Amino acid sequence: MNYFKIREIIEDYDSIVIYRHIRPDYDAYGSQLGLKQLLLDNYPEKRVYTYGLEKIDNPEFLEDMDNPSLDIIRSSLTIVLDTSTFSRTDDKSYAEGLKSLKIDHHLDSEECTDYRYVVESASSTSELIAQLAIVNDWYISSKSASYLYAGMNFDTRGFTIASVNATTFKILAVLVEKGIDLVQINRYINDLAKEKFAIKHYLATKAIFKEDVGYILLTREEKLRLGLSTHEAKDFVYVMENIKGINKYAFFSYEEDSDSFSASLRSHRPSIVEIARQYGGGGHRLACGIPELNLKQVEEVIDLLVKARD
Ligand SMILES: [Mn+2]
Repeated sequence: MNYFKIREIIEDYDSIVIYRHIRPDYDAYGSQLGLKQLLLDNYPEKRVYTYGLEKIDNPEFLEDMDNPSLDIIRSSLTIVLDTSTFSRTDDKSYAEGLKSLKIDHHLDSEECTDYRYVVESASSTSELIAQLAIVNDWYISSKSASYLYAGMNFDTRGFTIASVNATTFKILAVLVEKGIDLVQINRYINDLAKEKFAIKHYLATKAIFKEDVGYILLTREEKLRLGLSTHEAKDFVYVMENIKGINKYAFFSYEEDSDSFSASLRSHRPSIVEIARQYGGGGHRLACGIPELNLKQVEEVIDLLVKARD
């Protein structure tokens, strides 16, 4: 599979429905809305829809999903973006399409579509979509460039993580030339509501440090008191992002549904995804998660993080 082959597949269908993952972030939305706009601009005769039932925080920058009917899905090519597994697709109706195509950058991305293009080393799916447009010489409007930039920026923590490389910046140069408003988009991505700003600073006071590991454990009572959903709570893992001497960090959040803790794990250097996999989780080498842990397992994960070395 390559970018020319992806274009050929897309050109074979008059109707296309684009999906992404549950608990969507800006890479999921950015790649999805960016690809939709690219296809509308370059193939005006095609019908292009977005699908997804779950929502994102501060969506004012983003468009609502089209969520077409099952009849339309069944007569379309479906494209699933930024989604590692079948169970994480929002939603599974993509499998009803005439054919399905996945474009993704997660490790061990499942073979759950007819066609797949997975680049594990890519820093975001939005980067892959931008490259698809550049390689095929598609017209890139400032609207599609804005969505793709948002996705690239978000997944790379503002272009600061290890998977960012020269290609990322070459693509970025192309997008910036389209006249996107970097300052405004950065603010959409990063600005916190005032209530969340206060929560962020409260959580920072709860961080516990063990050698070069930092972690926060959000109990059932605190989560209720702070009025946080699991999705919102997990974003606060980044409270510990910039602490001298802290190389790995984790956020454990109580889950009502399973009466257990979910974990978000991050690392600046050594790979930690093996730890996540050991407990039924996964993701990227340096950013991964585990859905369900009991308290004893939480302690084990912390110990494994402490032991993780290059
Ligand atoms: Mn992504």
